[in-house]
Amino acid sequence: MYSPSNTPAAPQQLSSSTPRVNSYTEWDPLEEVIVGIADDATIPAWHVALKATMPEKHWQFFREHGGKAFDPALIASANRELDMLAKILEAEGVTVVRPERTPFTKPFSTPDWSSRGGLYAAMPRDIMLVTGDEIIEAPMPWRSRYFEIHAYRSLLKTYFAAGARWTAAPKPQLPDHLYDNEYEEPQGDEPDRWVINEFEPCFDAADFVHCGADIFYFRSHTTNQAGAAWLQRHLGPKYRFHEIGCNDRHRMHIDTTFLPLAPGKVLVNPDRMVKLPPVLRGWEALPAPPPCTPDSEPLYFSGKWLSMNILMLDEHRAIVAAHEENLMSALRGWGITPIPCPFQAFYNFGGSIHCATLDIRRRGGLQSYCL
Ligand code: ABU
Repeated sequence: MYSPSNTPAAPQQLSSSTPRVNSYTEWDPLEEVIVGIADDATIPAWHVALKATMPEKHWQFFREHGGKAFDPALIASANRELDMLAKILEAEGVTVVRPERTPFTKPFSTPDWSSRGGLYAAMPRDIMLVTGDEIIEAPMPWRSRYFEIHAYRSLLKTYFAAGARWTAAPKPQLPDHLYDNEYEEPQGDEPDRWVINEFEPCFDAADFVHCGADIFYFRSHTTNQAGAAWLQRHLGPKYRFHEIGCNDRHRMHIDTTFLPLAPGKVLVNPDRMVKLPPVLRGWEALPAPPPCTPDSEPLYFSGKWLSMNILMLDEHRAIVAAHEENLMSALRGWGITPIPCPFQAFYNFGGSIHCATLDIRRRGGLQSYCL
């Protein structure tokens, strides 16, 4: 049975001066969060965008089963873990809200293309970006995710009614010519090649992380420069954007490569991170230790570096997948108390605790932590 950690106590109720939606960092004290659900998780229909990012050993699985529901036993295991995460958060005084069940196995179309189904409402971090009191819907380039936001609409309306700003980035058209339909992974010293071009702004929200007035992102197979430019122009001069270098050819979602944990501390992927951006001079780069996921997990969407995908309750405490013993031990050495939560089954959907959550309210305001 989980019992709440005792250092330091999280707030038990909404701090009166904090707006209902308020988040500027990865580490200010967490007060409200969305936790995803695995119900109705659907195998995404095969598309070249998956070829660029998904493990090659599973391409045939997507080709054969795209549009069908995931194994109900796997969904049930992931849901048990998500419910445990929600309980842990609530025991720490955090308000937890959940998306609505949505029929993702239903095929859909636009005037230009059709998809055999959707994906899931398991990863709120991918689809919405919370910056201050604003929630921004991301213009994601995977066709299977085009209507995923519907699972969050009633939450969005609730936050809007409570005073939040609610914005959708320009809805992309996702025509065939957005994609490099001949995409092949570059080899050796060949330069990076991207499966989406600059036809229109696209991004996944999980390609961005906040450090107060500084926002870090990378160009990836889900975020193009036009997408990053749209976001930068939209957020305006209060924020500085920094593109980070990374040597992962399957690049998608920054939070398994670079994750700020506290002022002056950033967790980095030792296999992927090239060097810290100059604005982080003086910060400690903490290399994530080897992941602990056994080879028996299929990991349909990712590699094992989901180990790094942790959620800070505040700058001293992190919720970590319970089987990641190496990371928990490293965190203790860095002065951060890990709070374990079983999450190994959930990994098979392509994320861990950071992906499965979205910070809605953290106590604290806009500050600068970088040079
Ligand atoms: N949420 C996508 C994780 C990608 C990866 O690092 O394998």
